[in-house]
Amino acid sequence: MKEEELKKRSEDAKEQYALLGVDADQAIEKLNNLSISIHCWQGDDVSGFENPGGELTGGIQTTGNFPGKARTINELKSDLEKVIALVPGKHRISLHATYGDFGGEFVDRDKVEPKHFQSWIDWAKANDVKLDFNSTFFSHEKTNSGYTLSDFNPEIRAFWKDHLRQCRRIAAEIGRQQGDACIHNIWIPDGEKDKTVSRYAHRKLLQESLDEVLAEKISSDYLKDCIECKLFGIGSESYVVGSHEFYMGYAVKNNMLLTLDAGHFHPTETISDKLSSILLFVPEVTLHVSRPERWDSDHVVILTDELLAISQEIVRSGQMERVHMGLDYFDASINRIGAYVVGIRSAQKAMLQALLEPTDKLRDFEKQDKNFERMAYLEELKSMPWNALYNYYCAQQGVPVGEEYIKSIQEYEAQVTSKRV
Ligand code: RNT
Ligand code: ZN
Repeated sequence: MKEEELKKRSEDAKEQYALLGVDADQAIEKLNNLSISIHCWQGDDVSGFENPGGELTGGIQTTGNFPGKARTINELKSDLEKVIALVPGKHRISLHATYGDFGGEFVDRDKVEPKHFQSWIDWAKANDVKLDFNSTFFSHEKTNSGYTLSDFNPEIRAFWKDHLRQCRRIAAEIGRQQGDACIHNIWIPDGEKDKTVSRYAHRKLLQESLDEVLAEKISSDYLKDCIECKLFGIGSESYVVGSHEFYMGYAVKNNMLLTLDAGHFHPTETISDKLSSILLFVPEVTLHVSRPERWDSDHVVILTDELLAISQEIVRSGQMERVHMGLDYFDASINRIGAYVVGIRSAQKAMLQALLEPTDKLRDFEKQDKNFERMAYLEELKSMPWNALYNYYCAQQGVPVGEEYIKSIQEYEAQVTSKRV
């Protein structure tokens, strides 16, 4: 479609929103300022570059064998550049500690250093993205007992404490060089398959391990640590040390960031309803936007009711600057670049719809107990022409409009990823 036509449709849409008292230009501007933290691990099925061919463990799993996954750091960088070129806005890339540039050497987790991430820092600068970071407490022989920071064995705990210490230093160095705090996410797989009698003891050890490592004070200008809870994993169905209560308590007590992963709660529990509570008690929240299909399946994010509800809560709370939206999914059964682009664009579309809401009007109805009117408006809003605004925004940003990105991904598949055999 011609740019002129896209502009006309967008102007029409703006008028319709204006009738509801909504300033669509302002909504687009806010969307444009939203940096989504794009997870590096969709590109290579969470394999990393520590140990080529290493097995993914820790209660998470990718399924599918679609050809073309990134096998090297350069392939992953090239794939991420392709992704960035297909989405509007400026974003962040979230790295895991196993994605370092190890120069062909085996570097164990307790020995990772900022220098292993210098080429990523340089790449990020060159590509105008910022970086976030994650410690990697899985896919390693020292998790064989099922525990890391909460293991009964002090040597195992010491190893993982060293890893955490190093990761915080790496993240801080990233933050320092990029002039913007690097968000460092801590997720550990610790737990057990079956009924565990030492629940309190392991949790106490986790608390002690975290206390010890986090005692090293690092400026929040460089580093923001956040902790991610989980209900269960494969092989940790009965007991997960880092549960919601554990980390919620820990984050509140220590004034830390909390990460909410959409797949880490009971299937009928939603993170959208948690935001407004948690934002009252912790300084900032990180989201791992994911799509649990019946369980924590890490499906590609699409425009679901829950994605919209999360976006609405971010906007309605008025706390958008305290919520960091990150993605966390890994589907190995479809084109991986496509998986990225669909997820990012869907997250943006949900946020745009939320930003275009005439919330004050809805609140007025609410105050007057006019709940039919509230419901009717909420229904009407679903079919308002927000997509015309998104399309024109894409055109202005020089990225494909609507389904045009599909062709571009197909071309990249034909020329690049399908040749990776
Ligand atoms: C696992 C957590 C965690 C991981 C990534 C790879 O259940 O969601 O965030 O998905 O660290
Ligand atoms: Zn997660």
